Amino acid sequence: MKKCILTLAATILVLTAFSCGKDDVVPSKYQGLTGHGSSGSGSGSNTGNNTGDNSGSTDTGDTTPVIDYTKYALGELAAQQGIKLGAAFTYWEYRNNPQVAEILTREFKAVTFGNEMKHDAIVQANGSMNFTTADQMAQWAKNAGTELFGHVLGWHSQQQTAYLNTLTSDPAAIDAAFKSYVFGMVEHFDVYAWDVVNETFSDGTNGAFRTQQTTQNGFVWGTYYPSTKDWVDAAFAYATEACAKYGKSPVLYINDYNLETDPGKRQALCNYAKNNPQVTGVASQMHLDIRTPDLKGKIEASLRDLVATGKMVRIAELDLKNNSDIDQADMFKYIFQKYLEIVPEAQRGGITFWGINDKDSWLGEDSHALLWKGGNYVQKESYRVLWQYLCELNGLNPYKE
Ligand code: 9MR
Repeated sequence: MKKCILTLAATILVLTAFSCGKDDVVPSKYQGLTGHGSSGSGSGSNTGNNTGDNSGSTDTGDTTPVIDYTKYALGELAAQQGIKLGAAFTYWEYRNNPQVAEILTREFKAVTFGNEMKHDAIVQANGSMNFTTADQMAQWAKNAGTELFGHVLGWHSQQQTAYLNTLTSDPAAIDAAFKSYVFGMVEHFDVYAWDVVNETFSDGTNGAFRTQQTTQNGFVWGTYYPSTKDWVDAAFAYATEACAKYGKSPVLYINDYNLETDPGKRQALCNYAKNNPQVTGVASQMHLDIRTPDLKGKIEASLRDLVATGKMVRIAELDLKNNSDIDQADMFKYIFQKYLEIVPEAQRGGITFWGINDKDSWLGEDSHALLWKGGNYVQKESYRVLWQYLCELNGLNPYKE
């Protein structure tokens, strides 16, 4: 029953979106247009491709237009609007589900490693660096033709505390360890941008810097500097120096969560970015919850403040807790619309989803947070609505030909 309602809803959506009468097989404005052969489009693979339980309409031989979601890849459609579309994935997901590599290759232009570039994944208990797993993933990304985002140089979580805790009696040793980590990472990985500092502001404090006292997650680098701001300054200085030394020019981001719901934190992040020329990008994670009152208004206000810094603006870890595929699709479409409306093309750092499939989301499957679901990687309504929206913006014919 639920399936029937969804099928009907999707059909209505499709018909309204393209103002197409039932008798038009393909609206005349699209006749003669063909797909642009984006990566994997029309590959015939049914993994996550057109396997939705409400994929527009079924090919029953009648004249109802059928949207062909295999014609274009989402990342290609977004790229035509100046949005670099990315997704995070973990080694675990990649090893256990062949669909992950297929979907990333086909649908996205950039990838972020969920965990494998973090301090505790790279730095060993004796302080040495081990790049084996991250290198395997980076090699895969290179072969797949996707760009790599660097996550993350400075954070307060997932640290190699077995090593760092041996240094805490000497702030100079902590600083040296941080510097050599930043230089080692920048030298080793070829990325288009780095999260230089993540989550450096504490929650609900009107934008105070995080300290050991305001986190429960573990090691806070700033504790061992005269102030946390000094550590953030050091992070950007080291990243900038290392990029110059190794001839690299990634965008250098300051990134945080709850920027939409905590205006004090947002202001602090924007002010910091405006005052430090070494910060070349500002990012909002956007781990969102549909129940947040006036979420749309908050997203818009946040994007406007981020753009006003004059830096690159990135949505870094998009996901949305929700209980309705339709609500999720509506909110994701709104985010893309606002991003395109508010962020000038020259400032668009891209949009990255924090994962692919609900079942592997850090929020748990019941949060329904992402674009695919289930063991068969079924495309959700959100995927289809974003796809149709971008297709329409690009003036492309969405229909099966
Ligand atoms: O997705 C990551 C999850 O697998 C880890 O268990 C978790 C541990 O802290 O980190 C998750 O990623 C976080 C990201 O690195 C920084 N922003 C918040 C993300 C979700 O917790």
